[in-house]
Amino acid sequence: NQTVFSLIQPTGTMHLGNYLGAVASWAELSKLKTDESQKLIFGLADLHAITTKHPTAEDFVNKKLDTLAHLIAFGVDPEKCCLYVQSDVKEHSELAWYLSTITGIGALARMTQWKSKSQQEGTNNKNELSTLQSEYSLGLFSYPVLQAADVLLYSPDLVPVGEDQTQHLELTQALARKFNHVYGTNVFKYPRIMTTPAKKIYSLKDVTKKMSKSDPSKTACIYLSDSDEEIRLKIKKATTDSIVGQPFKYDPENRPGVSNLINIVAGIQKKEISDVEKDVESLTSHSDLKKYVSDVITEWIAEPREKYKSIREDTEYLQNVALKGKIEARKIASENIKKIRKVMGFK
Ligand code: AQP
Repeated sequence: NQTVFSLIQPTGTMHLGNYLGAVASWAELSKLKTDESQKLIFGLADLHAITTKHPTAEDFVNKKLDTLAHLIAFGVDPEKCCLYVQSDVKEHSELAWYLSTITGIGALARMTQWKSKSQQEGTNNKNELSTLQSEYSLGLFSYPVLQAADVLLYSPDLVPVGEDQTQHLELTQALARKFNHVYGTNVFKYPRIMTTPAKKIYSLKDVTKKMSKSDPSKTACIYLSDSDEEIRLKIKKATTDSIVGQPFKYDPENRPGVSNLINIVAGIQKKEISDVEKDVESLTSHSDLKKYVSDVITEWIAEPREKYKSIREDTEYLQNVALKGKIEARKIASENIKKIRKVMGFK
């Protein structure tokens, strides 16, 4: 028996980084699932989604439907998985509180996502930084505690996430150990982190940053709903390098932009990096490489993008998927929280 668990924030349109870093493996697992011995639990982390921005209720509801439709269109099969919305299961918030009482503030302050989301670029002055951080919400600071609660509530064996989430998952493992130790129990399993071969997709404009929904530069990110023209334009404008006369190689240190493109192709085609290098070895100019990459993305995306459009129109279907997920998730969460409450001395 194996349980796999992971969530995505409905903060905006899903992008290639979300897909290649995490959702591709959710889809693959759901495709390979043949019997009930494996439980696949995926969903929308809407409680996390309000830690930086507060969309209007209408916008938020639409974003959740968009994300759900994208997950299904890109291969996460609701017949084989539990697909649910985090806020439909109250136990997430309850367990987050219990875990917050054993989480050190220092550990949270060391989280790189907290640092990057709470530090304004260009600010190096330490006093200025702490003033800025104090303006950010407690929710953003304690984001990893809620994430740990999400995971531990379902006792998963595997958590497929992008490489950017490994630090949070390590904290989850540490909190599970600490809780078990404090209460002399083995109520929490220690989940394993599963990353895809693509691991991390970088911004097309600034290869020191990950591709992110909240990136203000609209050409930095390929959204799963982009048209072919938008994809071609974004790839054309992608930052690469000025090295000429050499074959295109995966060399993140010296050729980060080119390596990001090669990694994207390898992720989409499910190929080894070395095979993609061979495929592009006859290309001589950066514009030829970019055309090649655009062709690969546009060919691959056409079918799921169309599927997305028709699924997204069927709100009733999406609501039913979420309802089925809510019932399944609540069942597991309510059984597990009972065990947790018992070892803590709550009724
Ligand atoms: N660039 C990326 N490369 C690989 N994996 C990525 N993921 C996100 N960006 C990349 C993975 O996608 C899953 C869902 O991410 P999320 O929406 O829950 O949160 P995030 O990591 O904060 O994603 P974004 O796009 O950067 O969202 P915003 O801008 O709203 O914060 C996770 O498994 C993540 O690792």
